[in-house]
Amino acid sequence: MSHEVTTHPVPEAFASQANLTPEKYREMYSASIDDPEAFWGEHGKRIKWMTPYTKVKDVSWNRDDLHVRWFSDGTLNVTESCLDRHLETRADKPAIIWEGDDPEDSHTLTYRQMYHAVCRFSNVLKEMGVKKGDRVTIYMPMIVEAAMAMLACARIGAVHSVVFGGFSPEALAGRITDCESKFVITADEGVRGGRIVPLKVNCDKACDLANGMVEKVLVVRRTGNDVDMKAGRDLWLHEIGADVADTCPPEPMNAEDPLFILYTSGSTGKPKGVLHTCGGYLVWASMTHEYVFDLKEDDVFWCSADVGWVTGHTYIVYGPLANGATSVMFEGVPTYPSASRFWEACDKHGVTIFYTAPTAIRALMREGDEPVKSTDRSSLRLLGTVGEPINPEAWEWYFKVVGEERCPIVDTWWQTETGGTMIVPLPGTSEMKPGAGSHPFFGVQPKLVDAEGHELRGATEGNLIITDSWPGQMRTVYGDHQRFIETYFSAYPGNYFTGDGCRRDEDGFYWITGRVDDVINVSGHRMGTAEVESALVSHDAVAEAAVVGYPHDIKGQGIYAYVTTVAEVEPSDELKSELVRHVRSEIGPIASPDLIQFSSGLPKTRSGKIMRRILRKIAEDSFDNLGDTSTLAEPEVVEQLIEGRQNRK
Ligand code: 6R9
Repeated sequence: MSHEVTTHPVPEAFASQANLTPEKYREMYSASIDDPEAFWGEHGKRIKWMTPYTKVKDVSWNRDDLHVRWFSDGTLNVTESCLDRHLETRADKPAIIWEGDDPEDSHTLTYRQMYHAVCRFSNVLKEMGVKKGDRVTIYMPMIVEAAMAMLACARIGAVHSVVFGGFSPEALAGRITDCESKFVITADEGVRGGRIVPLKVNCDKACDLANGMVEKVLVVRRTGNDVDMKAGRDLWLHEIGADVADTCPPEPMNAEDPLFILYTSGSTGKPKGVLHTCGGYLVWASMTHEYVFDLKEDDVFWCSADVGWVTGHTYIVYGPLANGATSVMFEGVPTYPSASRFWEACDKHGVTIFYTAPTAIRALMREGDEPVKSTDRSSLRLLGTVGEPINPEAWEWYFKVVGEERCPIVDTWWQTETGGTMIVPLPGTSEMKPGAGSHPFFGVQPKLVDAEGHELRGATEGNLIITDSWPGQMRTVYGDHQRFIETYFSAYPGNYFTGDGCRRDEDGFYWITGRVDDVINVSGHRMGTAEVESALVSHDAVAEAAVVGYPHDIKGQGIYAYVTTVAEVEPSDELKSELVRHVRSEIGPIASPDLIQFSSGLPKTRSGKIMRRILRKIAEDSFDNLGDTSTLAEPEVVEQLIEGRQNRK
C-alpha cells in the first residue's frame, strides 16, 4: 500500500457538532488506560443491570491460568438494555427499518413492536423446549426475524450461533455438531439480488449430516414457496407463534454467562467457535457504537453487513438497539436492481450514518459516479468501513463522491474476537489519513512487535498485539479453551496476538497491513487457506492442494489454488470447473477459488512443509524476489510453477 496519501481535516460542519473533541478523546483514553477499574466501573453502567456489579476487571493472560472476566458479579439480561428500557421514552421510535431485496418492499418496527415480537418469539422457543444454556443455530436470510431470533435466545438465556445463509449444508452441519445444537431456526427460502436461496433444503441436508443431533427446526415463512416439513421435527413460526403471550420475563444471567458463539476461520483446522458473554460484550458493543459513529438520538444508522458476521451482530443488532437507535437491516445486495441501490435506500429512509465494506465500495466505484450522483444523499453525515484495509483510491471516492466531502470516514479495525471496534479515527478527534485505522479506542493498548516479540517503537512496522484486556474480548473458543490459549496467547505470551500486521507512521497513526498468518480476506470474509485446501483434497481427483491469497481489484484478495491431481487423472478445464463446484458445495460460494493452477508438485522443504511464501509470490506475479529456495526438496518445481503461471495469461 502506498504511504503517500492526502490527509484530510475533519469537515468543519461535522467537527462543530461532534460528540468528541481531540482533547476529550485524549482525556478519556488516558483515563481508560491509567485506571481501567474506575473507567469501566463507570462506563459499565451504560447498560441495564439486574444486580449491579461490584467487581470490574478480573483478567489473567497468563497461560497457566488464563481467564477473562468483566463485571463478574453483576447479573443482567441483554434484551432489557436493547428493548425493555426503551419502552418508557422510545416506544414509538423505529427500532428496525427493514429494506427488502425488492426496492418496493420495506417496513418498520418500533421499539414497542420489536419488544412484543421478541417476547412472542421467546415463548415460541420455550414451547419448543429450548432451555437456558442450550445452543440454538440460526440460519436465516436478512429478515427481521433473524434479529428477533437472536434476541429471543438472549431473552431466555439460550446461546445463539448464527451461521451465514450463504454457507453450504456441510458447513452448517459442522457448526451444528461442534456446539451440539439441538435447535435450528431457518426460513423457507431467502431472497438476494433477485435470486432464491434454498435455506430449508440446505438445512434439511445439514440435519441429515448432523446425524440426529437436531431435534427441532423452527421455520420462518419468507417466500411462501412450498418446502418439506418433517413431522415431529419441523415447526412453522407463524403457527406456534399465533397463540403465545406477547410478554416474557427476561432470564437473569450472570455477566459472564455465554451470549453467543460465532464461528470464524483461523490459520489452521476447522473454524473456531468464538464465545462472547453477556455483560462485557454489550458494554463494548454499545459504547463503541455510540462513540465510533458519533451517535445522536435522531440518527438512522445503516450497517450493510449480514447478521451472519460479527459486524451484523454488533452493529445491526446489539450496539444500535442497546443505544435505542434506529437500525436499518437490508436483505439485498449493493448492485441490485442497480448500482444506485445503497444510495436510493439512504434517500428513502433518511439514513444519516452508513457503514459498509471496502469490497462493496470498490465494486460500486467501478460503475462510475453517475449511479451515485443521480441520488440525493443529503441525509448522510458519517460514513464507515470495516472488514479489510481500504485502499486510498476507494477511500477518496467514498469521501468525495458518496459523502461529498461533508462526511468523515471511520475506518474501523476489529475482529470477531474483539467484539467491536478497536482501532479507528474517532470522528471529530483526528484528521483523516485515507487507509489508516488511526488510533486505539478507549481501553485498547496496541503494540507492534517483531517475530521474537521485541517491542518496536516509533515509526515502524510489525505484528500487532494488544497488551491488556477490554470488556468486549472473546472469552474462549467454545469447547476448546486450550485452542483459545494456543491461538491467541502463545506467540507473544501475556499478550493477545491479532494475526494482523501493522505500521505506525511518524504521527503515531496505525495502518493495518493485513493478515500475517494463513488467513486470507476475500471481500471482507475471513477464510482459512487450510479450509479451502481440505475442501479441495476431499475431491477424488486431487492429491494435494495449496491455497494462497493474491491481489484482486474488487475482492481485495482472491483465492489462488495450486492443485496436484492423482496419477490417474489428467488436469483439464472441466476438472477446474468441477473443483470450483466442489468447493462451493463443501463450504459455500464465498470460498470459490478464483484461479486454479495445476502443477505436478508443490515447493516443499525437505521436512515436507509447503513453502507458501513462494506460492504467494508466484500468485502475485512477482517472480524475481522469491527469496531463499535452497532449502527446497525439489527446486525445479518452482520453475515449473512460474512457467505455468506465465502461460495462463
Ligand atoms: C470485523 C471483522 C477480522 C480481520 C482482521 C483484519 C481484517 C477488519 C479492518 C481489517 C484493515 C480494517 N480487518 N477490519 N483490516 N482495516 N478496518 O471484519 O471481523 O471477520 O473476524 O475479520 O479482518 O485482518 O484481523 P472478522
